[in-house]
Amino acid sequence: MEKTLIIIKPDGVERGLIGPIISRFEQRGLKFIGMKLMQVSDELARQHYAIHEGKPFFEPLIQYITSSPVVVMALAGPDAIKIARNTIGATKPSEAAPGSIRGDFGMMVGRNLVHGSDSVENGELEIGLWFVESELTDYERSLEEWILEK
Ligand code: IDP
Ligand code: MG
Repeated sequence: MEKTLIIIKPDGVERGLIGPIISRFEQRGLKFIGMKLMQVSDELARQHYAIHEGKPFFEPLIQYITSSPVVVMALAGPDAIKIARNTIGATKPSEAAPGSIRGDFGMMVGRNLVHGSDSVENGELEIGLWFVESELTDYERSLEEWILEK
């Protein structure tokens, strides 16, 4: 089972889109193994986006992600990384397909609503960065066989 870290960024929370955004992942069939609302510290923001340090959009990105609370989710499933990234849409909302979250709700790359891990390795690392073990659950969904073929 792959795992991915999803963040509803401050614009998603402020615009009242928590429910609609969560629904996209829930309807897709991804299993929720962790979820919380939190204010992101400057330190956590810089750790999470360390790969982008030095790029022109880095400081505005840190400002954006720490500007209001976010909703963080750990989701699991086969191909969870690719499925979540497709559900989110391209980084630039202007290039995101209609039907994707960014393609339906976004206008600009600096207000693109959602984060999703980009690799299996980063999914594991990011979940470890944003959640402590006791915040994560494991359970068998009773409808599982109607979502995932055995
Ligand atoms: P991703 O979120 O689709 O994985 P990344 O390239 O990893 O995209 O960039 C991380 C985040 O940094 C983006 O989601 C977006 O919020 C922001 N970002 C990326 N490129 C730009 C840019 O050119 N201008 C402003 N913000 C950007
Ligand atoms: Mg990325």
